[in-house]
Amino acid sequence: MITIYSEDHRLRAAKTELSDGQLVTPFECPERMDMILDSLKSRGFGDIRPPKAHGLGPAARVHDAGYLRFLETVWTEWEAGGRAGEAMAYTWPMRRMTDRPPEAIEGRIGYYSLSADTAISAGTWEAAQASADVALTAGALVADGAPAAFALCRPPGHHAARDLFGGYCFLNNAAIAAQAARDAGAECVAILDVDFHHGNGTQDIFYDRGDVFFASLHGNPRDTFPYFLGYADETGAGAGEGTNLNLPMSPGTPWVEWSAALETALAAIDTFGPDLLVVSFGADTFEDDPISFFKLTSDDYTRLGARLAAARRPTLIVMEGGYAVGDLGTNTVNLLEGFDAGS
Ligand code: SP5
Ligand code: ZN
Repeated sequence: MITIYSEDHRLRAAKTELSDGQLVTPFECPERMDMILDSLKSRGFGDIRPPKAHGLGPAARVHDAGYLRFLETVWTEWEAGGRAGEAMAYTWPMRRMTDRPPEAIEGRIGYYSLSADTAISAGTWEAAQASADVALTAGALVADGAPAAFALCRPPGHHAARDLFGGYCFLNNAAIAAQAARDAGAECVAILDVDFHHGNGTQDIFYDRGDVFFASLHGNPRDTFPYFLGYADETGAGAGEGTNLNLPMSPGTPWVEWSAALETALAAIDTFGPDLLVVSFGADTFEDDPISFFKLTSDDYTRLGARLAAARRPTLIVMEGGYAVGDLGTNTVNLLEGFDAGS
């Protein structure tokens, strides 16, 4: 399997994350990629290529224009105000308030965000664009006939909605690649999100569309981030009614239960019959992940990879989360190895 990867992810180097009431070093850190690269190279997945630049056109197909302008300028505006720390939101348009984007950056950053875990600093926007290019370039390989490709994206994307950043995400790489595939002629696309967290951004982007199926296996939002989306009764709207499938699960969920939900999702995807399967892959379902509560083991990722290959669809694997950094390379390459072995 070919991996697409950009060194520009290193430009995403925030120093702070609000966690447990403190500013800590972000869980979503550049070292994550180093661990994955080491494992790729040492285990025979050394065909690693840089992305092609696609510009902002493909991102603008799924994101709001005002939101993209905000991402482009937020750091400059924040810094120009002489602020000592990184750009972070502290106030949001809540129930019974107005939906107007404010002029002042301190308010606008809340307007365009869904959580306070994600600080913005110099280089974040450039890294986010490179990450989308990684997904688009890997998607093009699959469109050109490769059975599968791995988009080693960082920063991740699945929490980013049409006009919201957060959950360590800015541009929704999987959604951008799925839309690009549609625009290049794929009739319908399925996105299977197996990151520990619900892919609220991807769901938001495709919720009322019948041409993109979204299925997500995740920690129940009553118990974990993103808290405000991801329940089983969210099934799609309008033309998209029936094309959104949420499979929330409880703390302590092991492979035996998790893989049963995977079968449910894959059966629904098979019925849908997509030309392309996009897998939003997070290794934060791992038993030792520091911010999550499922109990998958390293061997389970090999099983997952083999099961995805058995779906027999052109497959684009897009990297999302995974914060047990010491095990991240092993778990990610186990998935790819399982996929290739099952192909
Ligand atoms: C892409 C992705 O996986 N994003 C996840 C974003 C989750 N952010 C909230 C994390 C909250 C961590 N709080 C628990 C700290 C453990 N002491
Ligand atoms: Zn996650």
